[in-house]
Formats: sequence, C-alpha cells, structure tokens
Amino acid sequence: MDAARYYNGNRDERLDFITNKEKKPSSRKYGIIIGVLVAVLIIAAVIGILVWFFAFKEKDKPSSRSTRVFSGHMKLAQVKYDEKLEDTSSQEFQDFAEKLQEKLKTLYQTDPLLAKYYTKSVVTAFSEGVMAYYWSQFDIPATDYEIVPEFSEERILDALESGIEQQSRAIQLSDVKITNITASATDWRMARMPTAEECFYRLEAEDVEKMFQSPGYPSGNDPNSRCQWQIRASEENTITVNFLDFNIKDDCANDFVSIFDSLSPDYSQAITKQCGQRPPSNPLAVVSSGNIMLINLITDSSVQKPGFNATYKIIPQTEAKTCGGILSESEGNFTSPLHPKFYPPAVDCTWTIKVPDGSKVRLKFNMFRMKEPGVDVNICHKDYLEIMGKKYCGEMSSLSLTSDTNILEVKFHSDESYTDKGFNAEYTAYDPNNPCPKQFFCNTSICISNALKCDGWNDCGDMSDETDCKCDKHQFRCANGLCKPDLWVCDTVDDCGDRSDEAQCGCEANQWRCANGDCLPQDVICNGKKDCEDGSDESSCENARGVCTIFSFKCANQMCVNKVNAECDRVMDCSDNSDEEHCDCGIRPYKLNRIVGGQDAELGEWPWQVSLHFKTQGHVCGASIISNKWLLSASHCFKYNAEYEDPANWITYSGLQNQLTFNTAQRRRVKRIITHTGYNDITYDYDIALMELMEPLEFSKTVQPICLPASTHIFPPGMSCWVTGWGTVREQGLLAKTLQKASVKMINDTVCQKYLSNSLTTRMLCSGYLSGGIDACQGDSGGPLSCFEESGKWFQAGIVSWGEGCARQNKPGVYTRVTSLRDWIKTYSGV
Ligand code: 4AZ
Repeated sequence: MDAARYYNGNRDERLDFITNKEKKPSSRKYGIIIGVLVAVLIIAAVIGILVWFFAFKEKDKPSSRSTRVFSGHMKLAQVKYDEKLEDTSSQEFQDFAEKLQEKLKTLYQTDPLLAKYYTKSVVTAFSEGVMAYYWSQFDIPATDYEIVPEFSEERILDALESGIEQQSRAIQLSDVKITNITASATDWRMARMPTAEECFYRLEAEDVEKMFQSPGYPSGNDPNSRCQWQIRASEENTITVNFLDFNIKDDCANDFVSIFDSLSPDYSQAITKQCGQRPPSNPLAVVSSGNIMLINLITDSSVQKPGFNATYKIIPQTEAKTCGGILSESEGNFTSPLHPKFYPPAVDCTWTIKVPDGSKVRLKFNMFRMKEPGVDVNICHKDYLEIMGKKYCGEMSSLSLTSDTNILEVKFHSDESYTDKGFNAEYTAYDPNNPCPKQFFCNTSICISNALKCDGWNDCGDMSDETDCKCDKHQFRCANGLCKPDLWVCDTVDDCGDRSDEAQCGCEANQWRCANGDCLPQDVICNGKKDCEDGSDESSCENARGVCTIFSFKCANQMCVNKVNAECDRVMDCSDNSDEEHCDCGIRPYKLNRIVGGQDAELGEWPWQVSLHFKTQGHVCGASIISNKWLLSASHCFKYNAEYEDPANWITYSGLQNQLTFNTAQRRRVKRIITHTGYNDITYDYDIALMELMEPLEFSKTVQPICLPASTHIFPPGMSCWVTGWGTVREQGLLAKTLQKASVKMINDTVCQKYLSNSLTTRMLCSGYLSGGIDACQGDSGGPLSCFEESGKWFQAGIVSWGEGCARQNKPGVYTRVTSLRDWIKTYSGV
C-alpha cells in the first residue's frame, strides 16, 4: 500500500512539470524526469519482488496467515457403498466428495468465528462401512492472530456436531446423513488433494508382499516433498508395512514420515512419526488395526537423503491381534503382539503365568518400549503393561519383577493412537526360600554376584546392594548408610549422594573449599578474581569471562570461558564462537535399538571405532576416528618391534562390526604413524599415537569421527562411559568376532593410585569397577573410551592402554588421558 501512494505522488509532480509554458525541457527538467523514472522503476521492482514472494515463495508456507487444518472421518447413513468410491479419479468419487464438502461447509456455519475464517474442506477417501475421510482448512490473517487459540479441536467438533444436529431435523429422506464425526488438529503439510496432485498413491495390500518406495529412492527425493500413500486391504485383515531401508533427515519437525491407522492424517489415530536413519538391526515395521493405513512423507530440508524402501502385505486380524494366554512351563518367553514389529493399535490381552505351587515368578524384560508423546510414565493413561496393579509404559532399560504368589498376570493394552516396539520378556519360576542360589538378591528382584555387595557401586539399580553394609576399615560410612572408600572423602565429589563425604572437610560452614583443599571465605566464589591458587573458585562461573584459570576453556581469541565442558555443547560461549567450531563429531547417525544387556555392539553404534590389522595376523589393536584422515590409537600398539612402526604393515577397517564380514567396512592403508616421543614402555606413560591415512574416509551411517575433549574437559568420577573393541573376552581368552561394548565408570585418581600401587601418571586415568568383572582386555588397546555428554555428543575421554590383567577385582583398566594430550594431538594432526 505504501508503494501505491508513493506512485500517485510522482504522477502529480509529473503533471506539474510538463506544462505548456515550458515546451523546451531544460537540463534540470531532464534530470528530474530521469530521477522520477528511476524511482518508478525501483518501486515497480519492489512491487514485483513482493508479488513474487507472496504469490510463489509463500505459497507453500503460509506465514502471513496462520493455517489451521483439522482432519478426521465421518460415518455416513442412507448411502449405499459403491466400490467405485475407492477410486479417487472416478466420477462417483468426485461427485460424492463434492456433495460432502458442501455439507461440511454448511456445518461450520453454525459457528460464526469458524465460518469467517473457513477456507475449504476436502474429502480424501471413502472406505467400507461408509466412512469418509476429510480435512478442513481455516486461514487466519496476521491481523487476527490473537484468535488462533480459539481454533481448538473441541470447538471444531462442537460446530460439526451441532450442525449435524440441525441438519438432521431438516433432513430429507434421500439426503446423506452424517451419523458420527471426528476431528483432530493436524499438520497443514499433510492436507493433500486426492485427485490432482502428484505424489499421491493408492495401494492394495494382499497376501503376497509388494514393494513401494519414496520418490527418487535411493538417490533422494526433492526437498519440499509432500507424499501420501493410502493402503487398503480386504475386510478382516490388517496391513503391515516393513521399512527395509529408512533414511531421511534427522529433524522430525521438518522431515518425517507419519503413519496413521486411518485414511486421514488424524493424530488421534497416528501409529507413529519417525525421522532419521535406522540401522538394519532396528528396522521399522508397523501394523494397522484394521484394513486401512495412511503413510505421509514430508521433507522440507534441502539435504538429499535416500528416503525409504518398504514392503507391504496383509496379516489376518486374527493373527495380528491374538496375544496372551496361559503360560504354565517353569520358564519361558513372551512378547507384545508381532514384536519386534510395532504392535497394532487397539489390542488388549493378558498372559497368566502359572508356576508350580510354592514357587514364585521372576519376570525380566530384555526390551521394553511403549512410548507415546505427552504421556506421563507415572500414570500411563494410554498404552501400558499392567502387572500386580501397577502400570508400566515409556522406555525402560531394565525391568525385573517378582510375583507374590505362584501366579502372575500381565495385562497388555494398546489404545487407538501411537504404537511402539513393545516388549520382550522372559520368566522363570524360583524358590522363594532361596531366590538367588549363591548370589545376592536385590530388591529389584535381580540376582547379582555376592562380590558386588557393599563394593560402593549401585549394582542392583536401587542401591539395595549398598545398604546395611558393615564398612571395612578402609571405608567411610555415609550418613545414608552407604560405605565408600576412605579416599573418596573430601575429594569434592558427592560420592555418598547426600554430600556427607564432602561435609566436614576441614573448612568452616561459611567457607569455600578450593580443589586443592584450601579454605577461603564463601564470597570468593565467582567474584571475578582468582582466589584459590588453582583458580577453582572461578571454574564454573559463567559470567567470569575475563578470568583465566587452568579450568577455563580458552577461546581462539584468547578469551576465557569459565563453564564446565563449554566446547561443542551447542551453546556459543566464546564471542568468536570458537567453542562451537569443529563440532561435526560424536554423532551416531543410526537410531539404535536400546536392548538391555548384551555385550555385542550394534552396527553403527560406535561409528568411530576402528580395527587395526597387522600384516596377516588380523586384528591386533583398536583406534578411533578423529577426522577423515586421522586415527587416534596407543603408542604401545606400534612398539612391539620395528615392523610394527612401519605404516606399510597395517590396514585399518572403519565401519566394521564383525571380523568375518569386511565387505561393508572402509579399508584404508596408513601413510604415517606418529608415536609420542615421551612413550615409556615400562610405565606406559604417553601411550598415544596418531595414524594418518593414505586416503580419506567417507563419513557414513557407520563411519563417523568422535569429538575430542578440550584439555579442560571434565569427566567426573562415577560417570559411566563405554569401552569398545574386539579384544579378548577374558584374560588369556580369544579375540571377539563381533565388536564388544562395556559400560565402565570413571574412577577417582587417588583411589586408583591406591589400588594400582601409585603407578599412574597424569597422562592416565582409570575406569571400570573395583569389584572387577567388566573391563577392556588384550586387543582392545588403542580403542576409545567414549563418553556421552548432555549436549548430545560423544567425547573420547581415554585410549585403552593397560591394566593388571583384565577385569580383576580392585584392578580397574587404565586409559591414556586424552585431555592431558589434547595439545599434542592438535600439534601433530591439526585436529
Ligand atoms: C592389553 O594387553 C590390555 N584391563 C588392555 C587393557 C587392559 C589390559 C590389557 C585393561 O592390550
């Protein structure tokens, strides 16, 4: 509008200038005319750009208005179902759809607000039982944004229902009658025209498996794709869709697949919404509850991903929904319906486990996932398992239960929206007088080795193995009854969980204890001055920017950030953003199964893990990927004899899971091996090495770099990290064929020194369990100790280096401390 007014003004000026008095234009006049013409051209260009922007660019994404779309289905009476209605291109479909669309429009007239912003309704499908699927669109201009919240599902349903009520009074006998209607808010991008638009498919599921793919698969579909597949089957059947390959961008807001147990994108009947990549070990397979299913693909990002390749077929309802029963063996297994596929919506069943009189039932879930958006896992008001009056839902990494009697009932319920992988459970009968023969019985119902009782670690999951302990003479008794090694007292770490090990540490109540033990007044904390000798009073003060201590993160511009683990935490802390640079690391592209227990790693679970093969000996050491050309490993892997230092004798395999299947791994030769000049083959000090590859790696789902921590990064004692490798599965044992993983805990340096006779240098750290049992071993050397940070990235804390044997009690594994050698890595590799 502004532009139009400006144009009129110019026109008036122009009339002024061309008068009869001044027939011969002066040069000043020419100048003005040219000026006016230029101004008009500029205005025209601006108008043109605005028209283009609103007419084309914004066509797809209505940001100058708010678009609300509701979708649902309606049951119709007084119509005879005709199969031709299933064909959206038939005249019958079009005529009937138009009639219903008109009807919907009149229904919204009962609510003046809805009527005012109503744009259109589209009937997208019909199915047996005379069901029609539709969506309705309302567009609210920017000027009226404050009324957007009024467009609730309740209001839409109210309007539709009162409209139906009014019409039924005035209805003529021959008229179509809507007897039932649903409406739920949906994503406007899923509102598709069933007739004219491309990327709309109708599939008929049958007994034989058939295939379908996203457009352009596997080279990738276009950005801004809106695709829809309507799948139908004959009555009494359900539909199953197995995604053999599923790889779209990992950004569920803009790129996703939504699957519905309906023919409309009605979120009250959504089966699931997925994005990202899935490894072959965790495929997506869904099942409908009836004979219809709708699949939507939305891609907004310009990054091309392969898309999906899937099969579909029918499963008779009787088979898909049959579950439960009486389990009377003394041990056995049972799973949610169709597990590991997603269970179907709307299923209820009960398993009754009956073991011999006098015995009880121990139930253990090897996998449990019944997760739904917006569900409080304390209430589980949607899908759940009910056992002994308690409902379980969400995702659980470990769940074990015992019954009160010899009978245990397990009830499964899935409602009509959102399904998941379900569960996989095993049960055994046990003697209540001796529930864990020769083992300790936790309150969580699991049995653990007696050696784990009172060792300072929470092995039962609920600390029941750490209470009622008689603390030995080397242990401290916490206020909550736990026993902790003496050396953990006053180490600034809350090991007891109630701070009692850090209370009376020599400083007064109103004093601050520096990391080196000095006591200073409380107000030294974060006062912008280094008061403790070691600067620990300023180490976690986000506003103490100018103060640089040994704990500070140093930005490239030499500024200091006093925040714990500031690098790659997705928050820009340095003014030059250097803390968030080079952070394309530590990500697992695959969505993985979270199956509890089990030491075999899944494909793509540790994409930075490398296997180093020496000559014809096969796997000898591990390494980690830190960039596409550099690997990090341990010096001692190359110091056996001169041949081991020769890069020509080594082959590296990245993306490998099993030592018998190399075809999918990336094989690279080595250009250069750099071992640390300080490496000491007696003490294993400076046990670090870099390997430069001849050819760069191609990063993929299974090949990725791990993040290197800044030298100030803190991995606190007690933190759980993972050690991985193909090393021997026990001392003097055989190498593993499949990559193994083990969760280990960071151990306090002082404690570790004590157990390892003071043989640690500052280039070493300990991780593992004092109780033994879990550790790295021969052949794991050079491999990474990977720690997951809250920022969502994996960082390498250590390099497997040495230990006194493997998994022995009080002999935790020793790792090269990556933070202490971070600068060395940077100097020699540039990473
Ligand atoms: C080794 O020989 C080795 N328990 C690696 C790690 C450990 C022991 C031995 C730690 O490569």
